[in-house]
Amino acid sequence: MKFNKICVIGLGYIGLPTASMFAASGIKVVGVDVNQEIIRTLSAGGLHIHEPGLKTMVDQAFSSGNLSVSAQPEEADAFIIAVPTPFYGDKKADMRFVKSATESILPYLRKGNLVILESTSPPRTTNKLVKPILEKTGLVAGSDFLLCYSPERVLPGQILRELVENTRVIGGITSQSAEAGRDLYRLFVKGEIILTDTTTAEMVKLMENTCRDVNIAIANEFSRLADRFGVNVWEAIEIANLHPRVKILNPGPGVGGHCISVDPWFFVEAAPDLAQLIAMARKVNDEQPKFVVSLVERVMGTLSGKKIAALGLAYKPDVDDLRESPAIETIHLLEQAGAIVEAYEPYKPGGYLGIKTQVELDLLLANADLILILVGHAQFRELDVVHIKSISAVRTIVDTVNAAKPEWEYAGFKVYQLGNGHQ
Ligand code: SAJ
Repeated sequence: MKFNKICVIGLGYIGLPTASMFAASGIKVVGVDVNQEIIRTLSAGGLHIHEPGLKTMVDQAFSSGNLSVSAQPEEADAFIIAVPTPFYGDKKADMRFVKSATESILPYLRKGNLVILESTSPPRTTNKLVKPILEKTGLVAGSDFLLCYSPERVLPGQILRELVENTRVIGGITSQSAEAGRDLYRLFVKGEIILTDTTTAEMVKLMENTCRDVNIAIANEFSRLADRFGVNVWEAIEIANLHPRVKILNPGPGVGGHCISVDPWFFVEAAPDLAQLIAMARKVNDEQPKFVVSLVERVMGTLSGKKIAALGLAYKPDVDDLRESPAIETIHLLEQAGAIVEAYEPYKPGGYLGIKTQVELDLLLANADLILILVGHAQFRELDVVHIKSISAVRTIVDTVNAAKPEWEYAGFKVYQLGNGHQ
């Protein structure tokens, strides 16, 4: 199938790089987003996403004349839906964005078009939700128009490289649909392209992230066991991973982001009677901040009135994304226990709603009773220990991400690590 013009609906951290990649491949791309602020920012040459290399790619896409942005779709050869799929408070999938994005295509859908859902979705979404909406046009999926599901698997911070290099799975409602999807992505994907059916592709995406969540949960549970048995979990994991077929992930303060902490719930909602281990892993990870608080309480004696300098709010190292961040949950629990917490987040100097933040790290550390490392930002791994000792009386550190280098102990600080039962 040939493509001259496509619409990419949703200009978030996946939609915008994808739209720019297609524009760079030489086809016309209309980037669509209902958020007027995003349209305004992009039209003014700005960027609402922090991703290495993206600004250059978006600027080139615009200057080539191939990329344009709009609040609504236009007639095109293909439509890609890349909108968020969060969950409600009860952990049920919130499919409103997928529904409204699919509805927005109806006036422009024509015979021979290809529609692709990229958003991470519960199993059977393409067949049971997207297909019936599109068929309200009277066109029949698989014969009048082609329909696929193709998830992204890129790692925030490495999106542009992984969009090109990663293996891509494309699930078609028919094999002809999947083949058309391959024709489209082959415009920039250099990695292998695997064809299958829609529900298998949806399941593959959920399995990838759910497997990671379960593996992080076992690492977090090991941190609790090691703490109780007087073992340093970091040393134990390092030794266990020398086994040729063992790969234990890293414990931490919990699991954040809008993927790993969200996607497993789609399985639990779709089949609660079957997804028992998956649900338990989510519970373990969601409770990890409590385990951090119990360690801080043990170290500090009482939390009431204690001044804690929290390093990091992001959901993981070296990103500016705070969604579902366990660091934020941990801080809320510490405050509920009476501690006075102030945070420093280098990737979000403006801070975060409801959390006291300090943009000057020295000021934050100067009168703290405890330094709590919650995110393994490279900047925190390289802190100038001697300088900190000179500007602050704090000498106690709780490190939840194995980020404190040995120099801290050499300089006279006492470092308490999450999951280290020796301390
Ligand atoms: N985490 C740990 N211990 C670990 C690894 C991660 O506690 O050993 C925590 C992180 O700190 C973070 C959370 O888990 O809070 C998730 O981080 P991540 O790096 O595992 O995942 P994401 O959400 O940034 O990206 C994942 C990736 N999926 C997999 O690695 C299977 C990425 O490839 C996906 O494209 C992305 O989800 C997505 O958008 O689905």
